Amino acid sequence: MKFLFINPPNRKLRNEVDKAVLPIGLAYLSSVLLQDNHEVKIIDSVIEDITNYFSFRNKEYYGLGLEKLKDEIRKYNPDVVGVSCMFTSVTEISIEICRISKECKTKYTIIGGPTPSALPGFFLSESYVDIVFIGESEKSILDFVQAIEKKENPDFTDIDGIVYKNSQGDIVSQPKNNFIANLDEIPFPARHLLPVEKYFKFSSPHGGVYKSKRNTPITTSRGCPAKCCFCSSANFWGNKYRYRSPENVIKELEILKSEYKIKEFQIQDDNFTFNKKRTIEICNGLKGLGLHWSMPNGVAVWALDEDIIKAMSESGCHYVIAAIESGNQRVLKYVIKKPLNLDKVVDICNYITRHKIRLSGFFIVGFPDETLEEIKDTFNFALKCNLHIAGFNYATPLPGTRLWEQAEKENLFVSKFDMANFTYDRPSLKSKNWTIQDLESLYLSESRKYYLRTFIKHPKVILFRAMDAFKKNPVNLFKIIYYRMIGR
Ligand code: B12
Ligand code: SF4
Repeated sequence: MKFLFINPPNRKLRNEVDKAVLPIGLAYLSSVLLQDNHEVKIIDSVIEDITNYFSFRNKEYYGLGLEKLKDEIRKYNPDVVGVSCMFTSVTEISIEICRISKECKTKYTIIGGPTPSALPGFFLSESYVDIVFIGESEKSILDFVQAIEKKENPDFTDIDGIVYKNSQGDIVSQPKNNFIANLDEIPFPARHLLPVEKYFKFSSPHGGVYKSKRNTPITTSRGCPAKCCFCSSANFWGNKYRYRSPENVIKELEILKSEYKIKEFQIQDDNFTFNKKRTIEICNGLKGLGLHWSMPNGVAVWALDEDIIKAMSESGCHYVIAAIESGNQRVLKYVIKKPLNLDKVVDICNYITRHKIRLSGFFIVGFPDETLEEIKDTFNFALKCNLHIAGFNYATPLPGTRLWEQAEKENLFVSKFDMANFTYDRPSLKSKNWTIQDLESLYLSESRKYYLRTFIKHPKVILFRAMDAFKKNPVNLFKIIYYRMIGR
C-alpha cells in the first residue's frame, strides 16, 4: 500500500512567530507502516515553503500552497492520504486537503490528531473525509491497512478508535479503548522521511529558546492522570501515564546524535517528570551524551522536586516552561482542577533558576468562572515567580474538554464564534463576571506591565527570542510587538 501523510500549512497567528516543528506523530505512523513493508511519504507543508503566505477562506496561512500540494499528491498517486489536524485552527485546511486528494482520485482519505479526535462527526460531515482516527494511532493504522489490503469492501468493525461512514452512509463510531501499554515496542520515528536539515536551518523549536540549531523534538511518555478543564490530552492519549524506558529514550538520542549530529532536543511530553525514578535515570543516561535539552510543553510543577531539578540541570537541561496556569488557588482548585499547590510553586521556580535553568511560565486568563481580581492575581503571581519570560493565553474551549462542555451548556461562546479562530490571542468565552472589553483591557495593561518589568529584570531570554524572530522575519516581529503593546 502507498501512503502519503500530510502536515497541513499552519495558521498565521498575530501573537506568535512562525514555527516549523518536525511532525513527530506522522513520523511515528510512518515508521510502523515501513516496518510492515508499505511505501510511505510525508509532506510537511509548513517546512516545505515556510516563507510562503497565502489566504484560504479569508484566513492567513504559511507553508506550501494548495495547488502545489495537489501536484504532489497527483505525482505520488497514493492509495491513502492521511492528514494530521493538530490544532482547531487548521480544521478547514485539513478538510480541504482531503477534498483535493479526492480530486486526485485517492481511494482513502483519513485524518487524525487532537481536533478530529474530539469532533469526528464534524469532519465526517464532509464527504471527502473517509475515516477519522481517534488519538494514538500506531496500532489502529496497521489494522486499517490489513483491512483494506484484504478486500474491495473492507470490514472496519474490529478497529479500535475510528469513526467512519459504513456502506449505508451511516456514521459508525468505534471508541478508543486500547492504548499501547509498552511504548518501547513502537519503532523510532521515521525522521528520514522528513527534510531534517531544513528544520535545523530554519530552527524554530517548540518553546523558541535554543542553544544549537541542530535540535529536534522527542516524546518519551504519553497520557496524563490529571483532568484540567481546558486540556484535551486525555482524549488522544488516555488518562493512564505510560512511558518509554530510560534505555529506549537514550538509544533514540544516541542514534539522533550519530545520524543527524543533533546537539539539542526538546521533550514534548505532557508530563515528563511524573515518575521520579525514571526521570532521574534518563538524566543520568544523558550525562555521557553532552546534549542540551529543554522542556517547552509546560512541565507539571506538581511533579517536580529539587532532586529532579538538580538531575535535569546536570544532564544539560537549559530551559523549562512551568505550567502554572493561574496565580489564584481557588481558580486552580475549583475552576481548572489542576492538582497544584501555589505555596510550592515559588520555591520550585527558585530551585529551577538557582540550578541555572532558564524558566518561563504558562498562564491562562479569562475562565468564565473567574473574576477580574482573580485574573490580576495571575499576573501578580507571575511576577513573584521570578520567571525569565511568560506566556499569558486567553482561556479557549478546545473540543473535547470540560471547558468546551461548559461553554456549550451555558452558551458562553462569543458572538461570531468560529472554531477555526481558536488561536489563543483573543477571548472566545463570555462570563457573567466581566465583559469582553473589561477582559481585554485588563489583559493588555497587566501583560504590558509584566513584560516591561520582566524585560528590565531578565532581558536575556526576551532579547534572544526577539533577535531570533528579527533575523527570520523583521516585519513579523514588529507586528507581534505592536499587537502585544497595543492589543489590536
Ligand atoms: C509539538 C506541539 C506543537 C508544535 C507543533 C507540532 C507540529 N509539528 O505540528 C508547536 C510548538 C508549533 C505547537 C503550537 C501550538 N499548539 Co501544540 N502541541 C504540541 C504537543 C506538545 C506535542 C505534539 C506531538 O508531537 N505529540 C506526539 C505525537 C506522537 O503525537 P501526535 O502528533 O498527536 O500524533 C499521534 C495521534 O494524534 C495520531 N495522529 C496525528 N495525526 C494523524 C494523522 C493521521 C492520518 C492519523 C491516522 C493519525 C494521526 O497518531 C499519532 C501517533 O499516535 C501537543 C500536546 C501533546 N502532548 O500531544 C500540543 C497540542 C497539539 N498543541 C495544542 C495547541 C493548542 C497549540 C497552539 C494553539 C498553542 C498556542 N497558544 O499558540 C499552537 C498552534 C500554532 C498554530 N500556528 O496554530 C493543543 C491542540 C488542541 C487542539 N485541539 O487544538 C495540544 C493538543 C496541547 C493540549 N493538550 O492542549 N504545538
Ligand atoms: S496536567 Fe497538563 S497534560 Fe495533564 S490534564 Fe493538566 S494540562 Fe493536561
